[in-house]
Amino acid sequence: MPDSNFTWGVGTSAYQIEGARHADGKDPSIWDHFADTGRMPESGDVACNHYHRWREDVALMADMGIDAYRFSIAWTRVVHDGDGTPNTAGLDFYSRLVDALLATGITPWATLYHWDLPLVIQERGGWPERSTVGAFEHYAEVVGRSLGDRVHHWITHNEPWVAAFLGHFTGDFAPGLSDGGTALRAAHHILLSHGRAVDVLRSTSPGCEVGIALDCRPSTPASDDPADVAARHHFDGFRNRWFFDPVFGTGYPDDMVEAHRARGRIPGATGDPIPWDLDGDLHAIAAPIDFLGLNYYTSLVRGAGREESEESGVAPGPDVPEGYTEMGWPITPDAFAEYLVHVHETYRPAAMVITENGASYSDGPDPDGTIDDQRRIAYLDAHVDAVARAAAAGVPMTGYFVWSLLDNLEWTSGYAQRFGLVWVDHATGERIPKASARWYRDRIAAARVSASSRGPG
Ligand code: IFM
Repeated sequence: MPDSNFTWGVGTSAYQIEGARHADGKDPSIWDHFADTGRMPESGDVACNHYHRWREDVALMADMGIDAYRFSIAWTRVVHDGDGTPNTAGLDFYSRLVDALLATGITPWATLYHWDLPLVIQERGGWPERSTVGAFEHYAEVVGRSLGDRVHHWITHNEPWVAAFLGHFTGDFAPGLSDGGTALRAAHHILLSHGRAVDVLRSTSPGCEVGIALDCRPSTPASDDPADVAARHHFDGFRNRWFFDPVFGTGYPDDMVEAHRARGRIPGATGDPIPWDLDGDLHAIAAPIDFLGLNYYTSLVRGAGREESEESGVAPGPDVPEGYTEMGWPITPDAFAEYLVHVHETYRPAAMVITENGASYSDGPDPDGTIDDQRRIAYLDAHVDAVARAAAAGVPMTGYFVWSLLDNLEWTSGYAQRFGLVWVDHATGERIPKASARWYRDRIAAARVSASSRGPG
């Protein structure tokens, strides 16, 4: 990587690892409810029990030699009743974690929202309701005031497309709603709450750096046929541009406003304003950020005739010589490098950080107790190389976070999908670093040696 300031990290999220569902006055979230109502094969009630084993997890990270740890804060732990008084016991958990990270030389990167909306806020309408923006600002303020003196890297939202569209359009994720207009209202309020939280964090965490972690699905057309080219452009608008464009100040893409309107998701005639997009919202959404976080896993081939939200079942072909991960996702590091250049050329973010990248493989302990996850190493190596290529092409890459530190709860896929550098036995909670954890430690050390031998600049 270009310089010694490059940040190497790992990431997790609260619901996926913490467990301790009822500890210290934690309220239920929409994911607790999703599990309770039978929409998940397994719940996060115990997960990796990180809430009680966090010291061990910090030690595992220290052994890897990482610079930074990206975790998310559970809104339901730190604010009573969604928008009530601060929950001191919950805040103390994150405060102790942050102190331990800093004492170990690991920089905390905190995400405010990784999908676990307080259930009480959902019962008042959730993200489709504008009042949720105010509740989120209050939550951001509580967290900023408590941790902002020690946490200097903030991510407002993780993967707003997933929260809005898997949560409110396909209904696959909590809260499990299936309506296009509802999804677009949710997306708008999530984006607005991002912009507002940027301001809140700047005032409560002086000198901090703030960004957002956008998920992306780059795509290529199945053929030169104009129908395939148009289908790919629509998919890009549905999946990527609807979020990237407003965050970077150009508003919602016109072609997609009309495409959504044509599908009955936005009321009114061509050219009418979006009713829930009030004066000033787009300005707030475009609040200047210090870095763009990108979560990248795969890219797709798009042709005409597929549902816009359909992403599985892409046939193997010459475009994916590296094969598929166990999520069924094509392994496409070249598309990753190309997309980083594209994002930089299109939006010109000040800095770009890979806030998530990783692969699910189920390799477990051999008879001697070691875990030789060579496929994960190959995946990560190819993607780190893609980041290096983008950096060499002039993209301001400043960090890379492996998803994930631990084998954790992969949402509706349960514990079967394992993304961790560290194996977790979910019956006992035992952790075993995999070969990929040692590979990552060595990769980081080699990058540091190479950066220092080049010297400053
Ligand atoms: O586990 C998820 C994470 O919560 C968000 N980004 C994608 C990961 C793998 O599916």
